[in-house]
Amino acid sequence: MRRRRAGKGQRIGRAVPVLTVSAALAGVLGACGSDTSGDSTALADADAEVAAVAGWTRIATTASYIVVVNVLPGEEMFTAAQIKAAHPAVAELALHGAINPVGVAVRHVEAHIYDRMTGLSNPDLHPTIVVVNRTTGERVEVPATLMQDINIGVRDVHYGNNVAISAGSDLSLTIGIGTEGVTLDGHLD
Ligand SMILES: [Cu+2]
Repeated sequence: MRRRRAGKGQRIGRAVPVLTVSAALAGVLGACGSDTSGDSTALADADAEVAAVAGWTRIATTASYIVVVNVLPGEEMFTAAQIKAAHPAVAELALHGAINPVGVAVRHVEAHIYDRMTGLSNPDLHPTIVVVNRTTGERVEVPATLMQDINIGVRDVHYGNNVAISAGSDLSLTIGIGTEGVTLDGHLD
């Protein structure tokens, strides 16, 4: 997750009251709070424009976890070796799992998962992430690659990947963690 964050349409999810979210998340949420997107005019290259600005965040809890889900513009993901060779200024370090490329209409779907008792993230959860596009009927399994922002480091460790999601879609994201899971809804402009 980047610190520079497009927040159009961003709001806290309705799945849980905000007050139940641990104060430990304040830093995470603060990183997502800036909204610089403004009102986009309808441009011919609207798809690229939308992919650059649209995104949202939802929060939910399961019995054992606090789950913060972000749908963001596509983000470059690299292996440690690639980062060492190319020194990108902004990127996500893929720690374990597949790397999908960025591209037209590609979004970065990611889930930060925190233990409800400790507030800590866990790199060994192997969650499942599924996006159902309720507008098109498409179902996309998102490879839950373990990654972290190269600038934030291990505090940002989370799961997800780049996947194509067309603009103007109503989405349902389901995060499965062992026997637990949660589904979060949102609209992508
Ligand atoms: Cu990510």
